[in-house]
Amino acid sequence: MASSGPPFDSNCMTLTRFVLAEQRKVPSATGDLTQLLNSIQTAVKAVSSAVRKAGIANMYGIAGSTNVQGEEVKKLDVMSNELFINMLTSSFTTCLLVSEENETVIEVEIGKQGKYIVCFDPLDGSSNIDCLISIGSIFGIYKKLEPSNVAPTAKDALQAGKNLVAAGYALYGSATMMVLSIGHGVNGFMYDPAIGEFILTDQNMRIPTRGKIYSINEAHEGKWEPAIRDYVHSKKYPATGEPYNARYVGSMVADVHRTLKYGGIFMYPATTASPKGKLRLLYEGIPMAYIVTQAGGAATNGQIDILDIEPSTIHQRSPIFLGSKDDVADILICIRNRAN
Ligand code: P6P
Repeated sequence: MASSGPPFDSNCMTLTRFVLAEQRKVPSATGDLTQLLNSIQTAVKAVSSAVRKAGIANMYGIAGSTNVQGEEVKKLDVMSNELFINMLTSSFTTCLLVSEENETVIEVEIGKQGKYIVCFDPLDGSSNIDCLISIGSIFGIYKKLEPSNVAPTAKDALQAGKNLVAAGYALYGSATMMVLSIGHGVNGFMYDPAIGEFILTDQNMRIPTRGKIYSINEAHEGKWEPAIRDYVHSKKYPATGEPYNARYVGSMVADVHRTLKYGGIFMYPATTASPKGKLRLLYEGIPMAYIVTQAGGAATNGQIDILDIEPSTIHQRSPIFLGSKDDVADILICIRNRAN
């Protein structure tokens, strides 16, 4: 009797299984990171569900307030932020949280504290929500600098990306996908709503050494420094070979995920309007730089690696150039040529 319906893998590698197997490889592991990642997974599942029914549930539209960035806060932003905060604080594994939506660091109540700090953007690209363009969640996980019996301080929330324990993002696109690194490469997990699990579909993701796509908001060209204009021009009018393609969604998670999959470069440079660039270091630039670097790519602010920057404030911005190693090297040449 032929079986009906799509084949089902009775031994599929779920994100939960994957994280547990990774934990077993570390003799000193306590299981806290596993618990933390599972709480993030739950938040992402709930955000995914909310994003997909927002239109029906009348959750589009402005929540009537503005966030620390002075941007209109949409109902989904509010709900996503609450979901992440509640899932993280109830995991008993975190002591400090930094959210794009909260002006100050969130201190977890003493009785629920653990050793991890999580910096996150609960719903990045929210200006694209109402027109159904892909949006995402981004997170980076650090361990507290001092031993467990010492109260966390602001320094714990301002660590360089090279200290990251793990980082990842969720992309709410044509499907919902989580891309995660816990320090040994990058793996992608597609959400299967039929069983409510993330399934390993992209094992050991590697970014091509060079791509054929550049991604930048060209409407800002008049505000770029000359080196950026030199670089983009060189991609449109190459001395040899074919021009690159231009792709820009305007939603960081979508642009970075495409760059990770296909190669090329994603750029958000400083402009005369935003001298430090627009993207935030702690919960956008650093986690994405970690993922891309773990996949064999590169990420710079134009001077130094993003992962080497010592943050000074939790919402600080930074210029960001990330993607294929050779493409990032090319723009650094343009920047250095103009500096000399
Ligand atoms: P611009 C979305 O608002 C966001 O924060 C990122 O997701 C995205 O990469 C960037 O801003 C787009 O900014 O100035 O090109 O609209």
